[in-house]
Amino acid sequence: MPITRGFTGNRRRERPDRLPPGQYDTGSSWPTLTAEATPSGSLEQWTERWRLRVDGLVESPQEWSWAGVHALPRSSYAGDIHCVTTWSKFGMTFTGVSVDTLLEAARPQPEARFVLAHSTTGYTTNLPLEDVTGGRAWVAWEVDGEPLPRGHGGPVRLIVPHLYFWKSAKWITRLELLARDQPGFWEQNGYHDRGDPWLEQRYQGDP
Ligand SMILES: Nc1nc2c(c(=O)[nH]1)N[C@H]1C(S)=C(S)[C@@H](COP(=O)(O)O)O[C@H]1N2
Ligand SMILES: [Mo]
Repeated sequence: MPITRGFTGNRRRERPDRLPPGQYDTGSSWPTLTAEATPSGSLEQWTERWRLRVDGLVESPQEWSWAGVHALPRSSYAGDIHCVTTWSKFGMTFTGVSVDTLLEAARPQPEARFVLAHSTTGYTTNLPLEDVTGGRAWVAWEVDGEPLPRGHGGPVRLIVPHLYFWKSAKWITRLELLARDQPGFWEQNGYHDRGDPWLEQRYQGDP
């Protein structure tokens, strides 16, 4: 029996392995989600003042300037992102530095098990240390080969793409290593402490 061609399944059917449960493909659009006021100031002013610190339970606290992070080995993520508000965006490329590189310099103490990411705005989000190591997290300043736009966290943001995107703090300035998990902004407001989209860990109390 001949197979009838011309039937076009939807993307979810074509790529059942790509979209986490309860998510839809946002296509070419990239929504902006910001709880606080977007930081102002020219790129020049911003990057002159900006520092990236890695401190807390580390052997050697670190601080990099804008030029300093750019002197570190570059690393990219190419893949998908997933927001808890149910959009996923496929095939993005973010470039910056791997969090592994930052932690190699700072050397976490044995008691360090969690990270609290801080933004210049006061936004925070908490992550288990193992979710920002092993090539799974970046401090990024480029998206698809262009400077990261201010609304999307530019000049520089955290990218932790295997977790819901609220973990990817925009305008990152500090990674604080902690012995105990300390809920960040959305986590204090009912969102999950880990936020794995494949396990649908949206809210506190989800598995
Ligand atoms: N500083 C800061 N970072 C943030 C947020 C925020 O409100 N402030 N929102 C988070 C949420 S909920 C999402 S989905 C993504 C949105 O990033 P985008 O606006 O670039 O899509 O940033 C995350 N990082
Ligand atoms: Mo989000």
